[in-house]
Amino acid sequence: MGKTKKLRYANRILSMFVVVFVVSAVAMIGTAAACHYDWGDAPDPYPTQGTEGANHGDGNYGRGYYLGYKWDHENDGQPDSEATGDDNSSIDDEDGVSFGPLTAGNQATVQVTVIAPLSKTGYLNAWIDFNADDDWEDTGEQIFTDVPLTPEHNELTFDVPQGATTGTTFARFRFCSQLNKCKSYRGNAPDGEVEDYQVNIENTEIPEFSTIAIPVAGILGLMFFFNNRKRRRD
Ligand SMILES: [Ca+2]
Ligand SMILES: [Ca+2]
Ligand SMILES: [Ca+2]
Ligand SMILES: [Ca+2]
Repeated sequence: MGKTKKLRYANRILSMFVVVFVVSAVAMIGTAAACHYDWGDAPDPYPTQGTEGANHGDGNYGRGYYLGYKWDHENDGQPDSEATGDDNSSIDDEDGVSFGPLTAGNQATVQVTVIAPLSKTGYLNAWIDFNADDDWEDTGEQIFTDVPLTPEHNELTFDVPQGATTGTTFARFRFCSQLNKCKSYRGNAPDGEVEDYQVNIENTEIPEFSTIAIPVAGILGLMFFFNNRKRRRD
């Protein structure tokens, strides 16, 4: 084999190696990107880990449908008694939901911040375990169903049932790019994010006795005074 032929042959082999390397690298990057998932952190027995646990693939990082401004990934759900497992794992990325007071029998307000690429619409689903029986199955516990949201701040309202159990309970919020993809509080969604929160439901406020009794006593006193005066005149 002549020197020029050998050189051409070596170049061809080198080119093949380069092509194989580039294709493998691209495939590896694609596989790695598809393997990142965000999980929730509500405590057991809410479905937080394994195949039943709510999880959201990154789809690809460029799509970026997030609750709040931060997103990170874990290998599995991070159940925690106060739903702070994901907050404390890597970055504190559970930053999309802020509740107003939750009072049994009243309407409540929640601020939901979302991010989506090119201001596209994403879809919100959310649940609160109003009867505190460790599930989100009961009637009225899904407070939002595929509500379309655009970036960034959204003020939403929902009703807290009159019979809601007062005290601590848990909420799950899921946001993703397509209808029907995160409408269950369990399992996988191809993109987006899940955030779990511990919330507190308060009793309906009943005015204290003194705040009613003092004005009523005052009115009765005035009525008595004027009646008495009228009677004397007559
Ligand atoms: Ca999360
Ligand atoms: Ca985290
Ligand atoms: Ca977030
Ligand atoms: Ca429940």
